[in-house]
Amino acid sequence: MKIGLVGYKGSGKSMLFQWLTGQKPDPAMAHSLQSATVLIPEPRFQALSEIYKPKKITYAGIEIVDTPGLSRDQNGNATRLGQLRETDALIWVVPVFEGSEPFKEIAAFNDDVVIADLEIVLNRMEKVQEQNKRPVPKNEHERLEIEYETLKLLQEGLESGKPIKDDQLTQEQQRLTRGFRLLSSKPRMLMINTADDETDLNQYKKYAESDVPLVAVSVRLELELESMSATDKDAFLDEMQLSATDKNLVIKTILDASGQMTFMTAGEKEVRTWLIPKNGTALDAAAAIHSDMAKGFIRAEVTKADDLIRLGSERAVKAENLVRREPKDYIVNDGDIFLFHFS
Ligand SMILES: Nc1nc2c(ncn2[C@@H]2O[C@H](COP(=O)(O)OP(=O)(O)O)[C@@H](O)[C@H]2O)c(=O)[nH]1
Ligand SMILES: [Mg+2]
Repeated sequence: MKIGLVGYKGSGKSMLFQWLTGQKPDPAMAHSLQSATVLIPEPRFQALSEIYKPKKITYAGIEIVDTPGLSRDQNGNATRLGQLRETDALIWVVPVFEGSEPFKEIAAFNDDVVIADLEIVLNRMEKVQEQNKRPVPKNEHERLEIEYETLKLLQEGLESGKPIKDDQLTQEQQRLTRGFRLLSSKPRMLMINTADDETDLNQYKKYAESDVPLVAVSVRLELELESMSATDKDAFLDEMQLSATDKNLVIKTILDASGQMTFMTAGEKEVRTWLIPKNGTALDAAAAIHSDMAKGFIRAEVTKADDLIRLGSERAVKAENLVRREPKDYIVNDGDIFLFHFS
């Protein structure tokens, strides 16, 4: 799971990368992509560790990718954005401090994304048309027609400023579009990078676009706070009448915005979280661990972590009939602990 930080130069991407991952990006590599992993916090692991005393605790992680800043004159941005095609979701960093022009920047970014995506779509349309002129088998001809129609839909969506979403497409069209890896169809989150002395984080809601989750953080302040001792930090926050941001909550929001969630497995060997797409099934969960588990899936045994923690042992949970047997199509819930039976 790769999540790209994207925005104009100086918007705070590299600082955000450092705050999230604990690693400082190398300024000498600022023209290319740099990535590091962020572990997804799981507060229930503390209690689960007391129950299982596992040899190992493993957290699922997401890869955060710092990217070269876009240019405000828009030159070369399509190429820079092209580097983000391989990511699964975007965190779009918008600065709101003195001297910044957030509304202008938000409009410019949307334009840049449309230009970058149109380039892909129009190129592909040209190729498809060329191929279709050649003598090709009938079913190939039909496939090219479908692709062309899909591309035309995407083009119209981009040009009207309303990029086509998956739910407006048939399954086959969705499969085709995924192959184009358009930036406008990736899950997106807005990260407002506020001034250090900002106290009213609610005012930033006005920058939100529909369906795009928004988080406001003073990234520079958070980095500064991390370099202080606990007592200095408390005194500083008190004096400035500020409060620190809950980084774990921000990471959870990022995970959620990227369309992913975690589930757990637990035993004496290992207590562990795994990633699956939100609303994934028991079969998806099995596949996340090993393809053999999905292939030979018989059933899943599901325990709610909260039940296990409350009752203190697997035996007690079983005695209360709280271990459920679930089929392939069971939809995974937050806090589910899975045990798979497979052949
Ligand atoms: N004026 C001002 N500058 C800030 C504030 N917060 C961050 N910055 C600056 O914004 C820049 C962000 O840098 P960086 O993370 O490298 O941005 P990137 O180009 O997106 O990677 C740094 O120069 C910070 O000092 C603020 O509240 N006010
Ligand atoms: Mg940078």
